[in-house]
Amino acid sequence: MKIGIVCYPTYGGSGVLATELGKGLAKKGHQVHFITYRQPARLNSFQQNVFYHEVSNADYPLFEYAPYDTALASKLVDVVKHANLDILHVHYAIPHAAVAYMAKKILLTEGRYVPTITTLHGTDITLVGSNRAFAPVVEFSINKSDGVTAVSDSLKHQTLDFFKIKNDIKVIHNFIDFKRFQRKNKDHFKKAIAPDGERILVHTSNFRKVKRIQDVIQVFKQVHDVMPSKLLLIGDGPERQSMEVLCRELGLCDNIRFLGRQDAIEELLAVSDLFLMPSESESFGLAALEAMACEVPVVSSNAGGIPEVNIHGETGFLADVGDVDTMAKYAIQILSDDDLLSTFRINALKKAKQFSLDQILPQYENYYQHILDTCVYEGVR
Ligand code: GMT
Repeated sequence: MKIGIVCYPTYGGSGVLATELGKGLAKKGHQVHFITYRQPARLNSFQQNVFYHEVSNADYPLFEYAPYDTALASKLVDVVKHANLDILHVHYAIPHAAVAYMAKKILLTEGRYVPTITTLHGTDITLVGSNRAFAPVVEFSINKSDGVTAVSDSLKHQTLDFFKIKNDIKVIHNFIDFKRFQRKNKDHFKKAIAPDGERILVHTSNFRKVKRIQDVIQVFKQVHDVMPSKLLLIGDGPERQSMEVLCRELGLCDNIRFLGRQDAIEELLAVSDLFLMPSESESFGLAALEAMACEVPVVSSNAGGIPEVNIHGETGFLADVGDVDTMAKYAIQILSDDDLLSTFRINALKKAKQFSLDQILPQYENYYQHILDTCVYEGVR
């Protein structure tokens, strides 16, 4: 198949997942065309069957906001025609689903029909999409997609609750590539981070409010009060500065390291004992899955789709959003009991295997084929 993938090229979960999906499809012999405004973060080396088309936005003094949607739609029309794409798969509804619909309508005027699939990732529904400023377009463009997928059962149900959706939503969970994410021996890192054998807690995210990083720090404080420990904070974003201030106020600067964006996250996960994810809202929790693949148990909130990944009492523990005392209690329970920690490590890996690339990728391939076989639009196939 010739597949167009539209995504955000940043470090956000939707862009990471879209890029890994495209690379996986290309390895299986599909021709994959990424269409976005910057080289996706994880598309950092040459790969057979992978193409990248950059959308350049017109800069004109009249525009206070450059019209990216228009530039993207024009690029989609161009790439569909000239690369002869079979299908367009857009990740994150805003604005991609609406733009794909516009490109589809333009192509129809030339008698060319390209089916579009929209994958809902989370905040495109739960935070941004449900905002009145976007909701009518989000609802309309989901209904105009030929196929719709969501990354968890929870997100599917939230979408059906928020919007009047006429088409089926197929749940295809996030996935993990075990060739990359596995616990390798990185003892030299461990010694550098925790020279006296301290427990290592870790959190990775894009440091947005929804991640509740203040809870990560408050949980860590309670852990640190009772056992020698270190916290690694990986990623960057709007909350970073205020979180650095919080660390100073709590007198924890020597034990919390802000590592910024890291490409080889798996190497840091490989030396970690516990992953913290106290998110306010989380459609799936790809970062938690990455940790579990590296045999790191998770203490998390029970928001959204997290309970589909982190199983309470097996792979870690869940608590209500904002309940840092309970999260800290669970973290201490795991970290102070070697046997429990090693059982949870084994369980985390076992659960993560349910979401391996090998299991999930064929679900996307089958879904593409199903849409190609069944969609008919205004009499044009
Ligand atoms: O907020 C993020 O973490 C980024 C966001 C995105 O859309 O880029 O991630 C969402 O998509 C991921 C991949 O499907 C999911 O694993 C995350 O749970 C989801 N984030 C939220 O729902 C907050």
